[in-house]
Amino acid sequence: MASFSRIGLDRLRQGLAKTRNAFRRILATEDNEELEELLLAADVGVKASRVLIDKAKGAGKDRQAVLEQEIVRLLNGAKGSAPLFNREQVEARPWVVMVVGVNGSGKTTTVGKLCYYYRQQGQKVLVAAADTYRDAAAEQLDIWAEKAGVEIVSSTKGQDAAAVAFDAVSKGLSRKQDFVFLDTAGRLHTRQDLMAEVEKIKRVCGKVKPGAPDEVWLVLDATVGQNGLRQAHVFHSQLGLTGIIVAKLDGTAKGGILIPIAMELGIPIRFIGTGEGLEDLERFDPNSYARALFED
Ligand SMILES: Nc1nc2c(ncn2[C@@H]2O[C@H](COP(=O)(O)OP(=O)(O)OP(=O)(O)O)[C@@H](O)[C@H]2O)c(=O)[nH]1
Ligand SMILES: [Mg+2]
Repeated sequence: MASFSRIGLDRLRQGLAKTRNAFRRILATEDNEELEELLLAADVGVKASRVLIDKAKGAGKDRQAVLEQEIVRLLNGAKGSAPLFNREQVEARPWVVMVVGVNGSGKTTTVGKLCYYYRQQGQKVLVAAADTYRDAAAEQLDIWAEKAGVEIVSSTKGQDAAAVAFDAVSKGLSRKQDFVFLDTAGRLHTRQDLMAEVEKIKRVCGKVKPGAPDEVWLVLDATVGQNGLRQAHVFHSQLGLTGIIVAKLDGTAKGGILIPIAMELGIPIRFIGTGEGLEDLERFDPNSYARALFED
């Protein structure tokens, strides 16, 4: 289990404050219909809600402990707490992480936070602006790179995003970086042309460093609820996701969405985003998450 700092725990609890209101009401009701309504409103989804209601029924006074335990089981069963990186990482630097997702899900912000997170751990980090669609995308990432204290491979609007990725991975190799993070443009999972473009970025990385990108992480916006599951299915089938980051948990009462994400996709949740600041990113830990759903 990942170790959790006191500050991390506080931030997680703050981030889940809105969701916690619903989960605390779950502890108080004996009415099955209300129980279901509350779970569905928190975006726990139909399947997981059924499992939790069954458990809650026979739990008596221990309801919180029983539900926490069951939530952890659901998350772990689906690799919710898989270790972040495997041993190959040490031998295969730089570890190339491509970050993808629909428009506005929180990719650039998350990439900025990830750069900071790994810099704080003493890693050498390079970040690349492989979003060449949106105006000022590179400038936005530039600000994050400066805040995080990492070097950036910048780009201009309209440039070939795959070429930017090629440059970044090459630089990462020649400068012996530990990580290369690729921020990509927002794309609707239903747009085949845009999905083909991100597949090309992925292929090109592998030409510079065999096996790269080593990770493909999808950033999901927690506030979109069940639609996030559909996005994840499509991104996964096209790109083979190795991790999910759920951003904007602080802005929603639908923080239960992590449970069906872990259950139905079988892709580990790597981090959660709990705010707009540099430090508002936490390693996902099922035990801490389950506890924070119920306790202040
Ligand atoms: N409250 C909150 N806001 C967040 C979080 N992550 C991102 N945001 C906000 O979400 C908005 C969009 O964030 P971006 O990082 O630009 O999203 P993006 O996916 O890069 O957007 P595109 O590149 O346009 O697709 C910004 O206003 C961010 O501040 C989070 O964890 N919590
Ligand atoms: Mg962006």
